[in-house]
Amino acid sequence: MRTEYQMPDDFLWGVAVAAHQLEGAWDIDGKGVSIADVMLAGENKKIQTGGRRVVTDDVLPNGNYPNHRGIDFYHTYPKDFKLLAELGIKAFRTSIAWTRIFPNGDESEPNEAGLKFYDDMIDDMLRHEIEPVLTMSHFEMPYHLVKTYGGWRNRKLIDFWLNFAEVVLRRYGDRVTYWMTFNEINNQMAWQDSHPMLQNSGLKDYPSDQAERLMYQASHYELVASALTTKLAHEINTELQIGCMIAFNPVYPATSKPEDIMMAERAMQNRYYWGEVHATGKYPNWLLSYWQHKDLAIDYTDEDLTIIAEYPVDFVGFSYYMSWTVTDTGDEWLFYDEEKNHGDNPYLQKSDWGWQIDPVGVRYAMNWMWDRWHKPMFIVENGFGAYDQLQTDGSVHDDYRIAYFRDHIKAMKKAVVLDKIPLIGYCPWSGIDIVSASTGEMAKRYGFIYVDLDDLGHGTGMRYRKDSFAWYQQVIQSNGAVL
Ligand code: BGP
Repeated sequence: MRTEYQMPDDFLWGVAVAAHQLEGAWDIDGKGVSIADVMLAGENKKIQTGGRRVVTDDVLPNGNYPNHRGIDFYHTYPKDFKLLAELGIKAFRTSIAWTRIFPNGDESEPNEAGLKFYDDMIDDMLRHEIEPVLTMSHFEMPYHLVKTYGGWRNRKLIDFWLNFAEVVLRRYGDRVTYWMTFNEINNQMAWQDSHPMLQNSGLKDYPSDQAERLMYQASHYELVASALTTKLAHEINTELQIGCMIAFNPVYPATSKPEDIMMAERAMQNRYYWGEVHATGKYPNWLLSYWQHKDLAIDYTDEDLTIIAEYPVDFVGFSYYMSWTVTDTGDEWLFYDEEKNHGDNPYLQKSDWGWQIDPVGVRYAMNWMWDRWHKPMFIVENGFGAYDQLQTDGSVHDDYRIAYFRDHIKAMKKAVVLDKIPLIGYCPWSGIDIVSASTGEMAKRYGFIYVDLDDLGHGTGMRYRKDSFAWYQQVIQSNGAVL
């Protein structure tokens, strides 16, 4: 008989990472330059509440550390998978670097060396009985597509994307069931012109009053590309499960004032419409009305809307790190503006980077999405960035990380066991220390495994088990019963 809080037997306990944050080998075996390779690192250290990194005009002359090296996973993955197998993970979420497969993005033939790399990596995971979970684009794309076509502001990108999607789905679809199209597709809203996907859209070449239009335009083409990917995947193999990936930070009203509550609700609708479109196949009425009201002249055709309606995702993948709090701005459209409306929540503590720690929010998030979208969910990121200290005996005492995960897993279990929300798995970010996406540092660490490298890529690169390693190991072994 099941005890009250027991998780399903086939639940995928895992970890999650992204290619450009750990592989390194940025110019090896025919790989092209990606948008992530030209982002400045280290200039904006200790950034609070989200990231503000800058895209340079070209590859940095002296190497971009530690991004260009990551943790050298390109060469170390067999050893790392041994350690991760010891941790006991059942799933490993990573991404495919588009530029390993199509270095420029507009070629007709893929790069075999890049394809082979992921073949070998996937086979190695399977040898350890680890289920691969793949994101097709995690904050990166060929830089050539940005320079030559203007990135996702150009409809042509849909075709380039589909060439890439078809190649990888055909190549790996026999071994990989779970796929996601664009990582945190909705973060374009929060980060505005500093978000990689928007810079992918060539946004920085535009006056700021065009920023909003281009953000919605680029997003629309990505949503069409995503729906066509689901169509294609199911034609290739009906078993394949295609998901979207949404960054989900619940937005709470600062008070019980009705205007604050409306503001919080609209902020949620606004930030998560990408999930709505992916899951229900429809744009919300308020958004179409907003485009009209603002005269945004978004290019969308009836055919686009039919595609979106016919091919919704199979599941909703999401990342969960924190919640936000808002107060009314008096704006009729109640649009969420991170700078203007962001308030501290007096009931919550923060990480060293100002991210509010809110375990209850994960249960709230799951209920909010399930009641609207009715799709199985997959928590594909959740974690605590911290300055860890490696002791001389090789230990790392990260009790703060254990506390974070314990509380979040408890809340997740309530959503699954009590609220009966179907959840495929849970992949904490990042299992092993990797380069931070927002700051480009190594110092903001998330792993259960410590990697001895600093922000300049200096260090032995050796791996050490943190205290959280043994803790997560017993969580997995007990299927979440022992926390
Ligand atoms: C998410 C990204 C990840 C990851 C994580 C932690 O937004 O999908 O790539 O990096 O956040 O963020 P950071 O590395 O900036 O601390």
